[in-house]
Amino acid sequence: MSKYSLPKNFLWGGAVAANQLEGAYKEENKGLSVADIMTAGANGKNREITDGVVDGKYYPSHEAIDFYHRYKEDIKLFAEMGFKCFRTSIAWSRIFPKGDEDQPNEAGLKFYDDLFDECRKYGIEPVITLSHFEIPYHLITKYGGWRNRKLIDFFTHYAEIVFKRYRDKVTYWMTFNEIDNQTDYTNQFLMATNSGLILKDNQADAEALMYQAAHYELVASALAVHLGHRINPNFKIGCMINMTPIYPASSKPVDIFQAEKAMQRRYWFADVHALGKYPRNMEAFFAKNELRRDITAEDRLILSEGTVDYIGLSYYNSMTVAYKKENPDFHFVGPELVVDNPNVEKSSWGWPIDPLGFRYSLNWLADHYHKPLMVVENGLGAYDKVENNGEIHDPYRIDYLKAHIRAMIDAVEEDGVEVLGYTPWGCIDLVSAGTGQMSKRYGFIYVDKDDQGHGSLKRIKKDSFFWYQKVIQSNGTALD
Ligand code: P53
Repeated sequence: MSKYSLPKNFLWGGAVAANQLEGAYKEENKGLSVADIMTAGANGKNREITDGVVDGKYYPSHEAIDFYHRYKEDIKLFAEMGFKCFRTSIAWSRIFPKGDEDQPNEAGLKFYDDLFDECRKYGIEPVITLSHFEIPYHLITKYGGWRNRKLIDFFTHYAEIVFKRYRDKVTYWMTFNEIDNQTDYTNQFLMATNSGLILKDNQADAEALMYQAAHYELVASALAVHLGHRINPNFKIGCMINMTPIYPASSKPVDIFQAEKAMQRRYWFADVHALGKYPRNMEAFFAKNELRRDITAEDRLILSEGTVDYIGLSYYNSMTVAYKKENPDFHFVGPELVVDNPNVEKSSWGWPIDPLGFRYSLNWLADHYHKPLMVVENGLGAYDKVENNGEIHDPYRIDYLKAHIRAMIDAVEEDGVEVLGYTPWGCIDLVSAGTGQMSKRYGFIYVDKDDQGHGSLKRIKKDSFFWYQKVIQSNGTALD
């Protein structure tokens, strides 16, 4: 077999996150996490972040799809599809209910022991994120979330406990899910999920808070990488970047340069994780604008010594930006510069569908960082319909995944990119992070539950279940 083809042990699987599927939000001493105070929104309607849990409001994470009690049944279905790996996250607040304790919660640790054993029973490799849009709520109310340097100690203590406990059960780890999402610091949801920053109406200092919080997270991540390698030298510890390549709206030089600045403003997170230092463009930006106020010489040393083993990425879509004359210094935050790209189709939620953008992304990351990549999220959120006979026909999902897998294989075979695995998002229907809906479905397995929280929670295999089973069986050669 050529070096430039998918290896035999390629990690095909699926991905989920604790707060979007486990439910059991208070069980066995679990503390509240930031996800537990977010209500359900809808397409175009933001989720509300409440002051603690408010009576009478609906919080989709509280029960989610009840994976906490049904994981055996669900993992059996993953095994039936032929999964080689399963990406999930540990709910930090199951291990440390408040986040600042010395001693972990044994019942929480035990749950993940059982879960990882159940995966291993079928030869499924767990791929584990330490913080997937997850922080104990107490760390927000008492310390202000990641704006506080103390969080570095709480996080590394948590990392040490789980690294030691699962030393022989887990090899693949990631630190912070989609750490670069907070680039758009005007989006309260992204600030809260990434960094536990809840700003109320006071957005004035949001940009500086975001850069400071992100810096502490990056230091904590580097410390965790360093620590993990000492606990088990075989650990593979990655970062997790939401890769949304940013295209220029036209061939006008101002549009091209605006897209370049937008890429810099988003992907410096990957530079720090993979190269161990801030890129010069960000150092210049910070020197000019007082935005990252606290960085020590020791921090810089830690960053340089804790570079990741691989780059985990999610890819859903590309984004297109245009220069605006009101923004002559090419500053980039997010939506204010985004324009419609007439050359790509859109999902029902308005997300562009761009498989070649995926191949472009894999090339871009490989060229910049020279590290192996792992695709830990990709997929299409869509409405599904259960037919009268109980079947679910989802050719749109198959089409999306087929085109993206083909693009990934092209990147490997034609462009020489090294990819370790592919875990499509939401391999079983779960709560949408962005909207809190159940009806935005990604799964190969349908879960009977609606946006108001009603349903039997019954699992049903969709057509895509049988399609993906064949994809895995053929190691990506039987896509049609
Ligand atoms: P949902 C924003 C932009 C790109 C990816 O997203 C994002 C988000 C947050 O909504 O999240 C990732 O559920 C994330 C998952 C999430 C998935 O993409 O909004 O890592 O937790 O569910 C899909 O459709």
